[in-house]
Amino acid sequence: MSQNQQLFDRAQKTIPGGVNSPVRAFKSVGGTPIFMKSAKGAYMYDAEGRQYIDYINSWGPMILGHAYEPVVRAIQEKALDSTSFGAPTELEIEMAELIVSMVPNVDMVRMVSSGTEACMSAIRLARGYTGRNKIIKFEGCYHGHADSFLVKAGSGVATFNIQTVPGVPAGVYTDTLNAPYNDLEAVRRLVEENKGEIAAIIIEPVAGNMGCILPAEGFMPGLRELCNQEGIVFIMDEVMTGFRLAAGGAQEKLGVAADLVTYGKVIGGGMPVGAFGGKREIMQHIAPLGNVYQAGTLSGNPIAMIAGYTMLKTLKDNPAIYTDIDGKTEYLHQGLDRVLAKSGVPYVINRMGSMISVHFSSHPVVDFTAAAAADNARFNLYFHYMLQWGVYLPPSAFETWFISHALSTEDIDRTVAATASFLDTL
Ligand code: KE4
Repeated sequence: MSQNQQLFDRAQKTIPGGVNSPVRAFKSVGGTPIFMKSAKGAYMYDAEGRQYIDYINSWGPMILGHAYEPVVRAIQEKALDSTSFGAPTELEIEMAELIVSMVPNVDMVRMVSSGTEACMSAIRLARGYTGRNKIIKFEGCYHGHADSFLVKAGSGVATFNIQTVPGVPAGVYTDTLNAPYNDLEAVRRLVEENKGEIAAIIIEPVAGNMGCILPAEGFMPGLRELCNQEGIVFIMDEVMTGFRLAAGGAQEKLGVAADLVTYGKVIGGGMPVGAFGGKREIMQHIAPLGNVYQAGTLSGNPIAMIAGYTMLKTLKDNPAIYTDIDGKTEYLHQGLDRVLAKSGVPYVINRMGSMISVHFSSHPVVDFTAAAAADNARFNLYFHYMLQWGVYLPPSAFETWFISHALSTEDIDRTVAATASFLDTL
């Protein structure tokens, strides 16, 4: 029995499903999850010492590659002065000032410890600020596992096709409305049917939890306009896109302003960090300034802050990193396009910046319905074939791939060659 199988069998005795987050379980692609032991740069190494080219990058955080020296050193040094004070520190001010200096439309920011917390807090703030209860989200978008979001959500909820999540009260469902991604008319209808009751529209400005799906021309500006007209808080969930699509995230890349933005992943450099921020007029309602209560024992803890600060400062001071990761993603796109087109297999590749996904679909993949209608059984075969070649893709067709700065041209060429080899088996 393989070491991975032994570890998985052992893990399942004391951890539900043997994993601490469902998407890691390989449940939709089948097979035994790979237990990783170390990682460096573009590569991860499993319990059996096998090397993998990593296209998950911890689901986004490792934009500079694993074990990025300056981040590792900063954590090691900071840990010597205690890992948490539960009191304010200058470092938190420096982190907030750095974020405000990098992204548009954010006057104030509150640190939390996960993307879920960031999105959950932003929704509560929008409800407290507007006095309204309902929210509009989009089918296939994932904003973490807070009750309000587990209605037609993406990522693991879509991967496991969980239609209604037990434990989420009906009252929550009725306040969470869903529209298809890229369907502005459907949003307009929901707003009309719930006139004056919508606190917020929350969206992944480039969706990454049903594969990578791009906003259609005019979609994001249309939502912005609708929110202006109706006094709805426009929340961009930039947990994936923030500091990845550009230093200023999707707001900068797409040129559309949010009222509130949520962050995670990259801003922690691999440590548990999330944040939400926006206009002072709204953020000032957050306790202790206002009465919208939100708190966290480890929010802004020094280890997470120094990891995130080092990561963001590196990105701010080296804009060429964005040119590099975007260029590598385009190179990968061209290579995959070449071999897939030659094979005659129906496919769609969606890409923006350093987010990309391959769908075995004969139709454009513009929303969750289209992503779900793709030949995802073929994706599962592709996933395992690539794993044999030492290429570690996200274990679900409902996830985006993330490109890191550490990836080399040779790594990308190997990925394309493995894809060509897979296509030869069909
Ligand atoms: P976390 O609570 O997992 O830090 O962030 C939730 C979240 C919020 N918003 C977006 C756009 C996200 O993508 C996420 C988390 N993404 C998943 C990957 N699809 C995290 C991986 C996992 O669940 O283990």
